[in-house]
Amino acid sequence: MLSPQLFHKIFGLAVLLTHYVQGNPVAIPSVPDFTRLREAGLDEGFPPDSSSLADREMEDVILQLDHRISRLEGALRLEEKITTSGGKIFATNGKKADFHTAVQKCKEAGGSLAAPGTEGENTAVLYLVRRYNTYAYLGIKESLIPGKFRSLGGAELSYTHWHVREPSGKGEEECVEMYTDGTWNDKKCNQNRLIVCQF
Ligand code: MMA
Ligand code: CA
Repeated sequence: MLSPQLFHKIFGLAVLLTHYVQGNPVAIPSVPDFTRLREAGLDEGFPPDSSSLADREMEDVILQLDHRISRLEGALRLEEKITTSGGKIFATNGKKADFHTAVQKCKEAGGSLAAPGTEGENTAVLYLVRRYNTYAYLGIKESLIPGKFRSLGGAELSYTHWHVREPSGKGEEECVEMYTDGTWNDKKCNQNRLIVCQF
């Protein structure tokens, strides 16, 4: 049985992908409140109790959405615009920007600047870096302690892939770029680098 929450998640992703393909900024809708519907007796027997006609129709809609998402992913993969790893989608528009512009672009698209948290995710970002033969800024910044880097949300990094003798900037290079071998270098934030977002 597919819960309303799962339905909402899949539906939301379909809306997001559709808008992303169209190049529009997206806003994620909030979870609909099915509880109040049930209390008011207006939900026509929504889960968990039965497998009503409405449930089966909903499952069918979900299968159709899932199929649509798969086809959209296929199209974006074919264009070498996206890669995936462990549920994360990495996407590029193939354009370059300085760090702050890249952060902004990813936010406008409903995502955030790519911050690989595993070797698999690093490889997924690397694929795009190699495809466009351009270093990419990562969603990682130097903290107030020189040489100590954190995620943009301020979390400790559980994974790093520094190039030998990096980070070397000692407070003078607050951003991080990925080289075409997948290793990381701390770098000034005003360079033009490939925009890679995560969703
Ligand atoms: C540049 C710059 C640094 C990097 C070194 C590596 C000279 O500075 O990209 O961030 O650490 O090269 O040699
Ligand atoms: Ca450096």
